[in-house]
Amino acid sequence: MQVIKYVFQPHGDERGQLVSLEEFNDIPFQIKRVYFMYDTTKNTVRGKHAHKNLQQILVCIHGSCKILLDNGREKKVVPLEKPYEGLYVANDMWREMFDFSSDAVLLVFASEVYDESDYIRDYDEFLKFVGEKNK
Ligand code: T46
Repeated sequence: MQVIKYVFQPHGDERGQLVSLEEFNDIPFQIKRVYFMYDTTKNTVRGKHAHKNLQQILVCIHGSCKILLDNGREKKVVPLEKPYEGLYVANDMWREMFDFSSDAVLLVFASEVYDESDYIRDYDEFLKFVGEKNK
């Protein structure tokens, strides 16, 4: 499984750091939505789904967390602990977010607006989805 992690360019000077992200430039798609999660409770596992048609970039801009990526054949755990690192998550990747530090803020850039019908929340349905796609 290929894990695509972007390392963004921080513009640092004696005042601190600034990271700027532009669609099609730093983010490889048009950004139609941005959301973030924080105050995640201890031992929480979020996600547990895939998407039919949504690309995302996940950036843990404060604290740390881990992302499990599962393409139906292989699983990988990717730590996110730097505010200048972005993890690309394709639609057809089952994802789980866990091991959040108490101060974690996970920011997400999404290629589509929110659409509940785009979610695949059943793991067997996901396996069918990727199996059919890979035929
Ligand atoms: C994903 C991972 C990385 C909205 O109303 N609008 C939104 O844009 C989103 C993302 C969520 N919601 C509502 C739907 C639920 O009532 O917020 C609540 C929590 O959403 P959810 O349980 O889907 O959150 P996560 O953390 O499990 O998953 C989210 C995204 O939904 C998902 O697309 O890939 O983060």
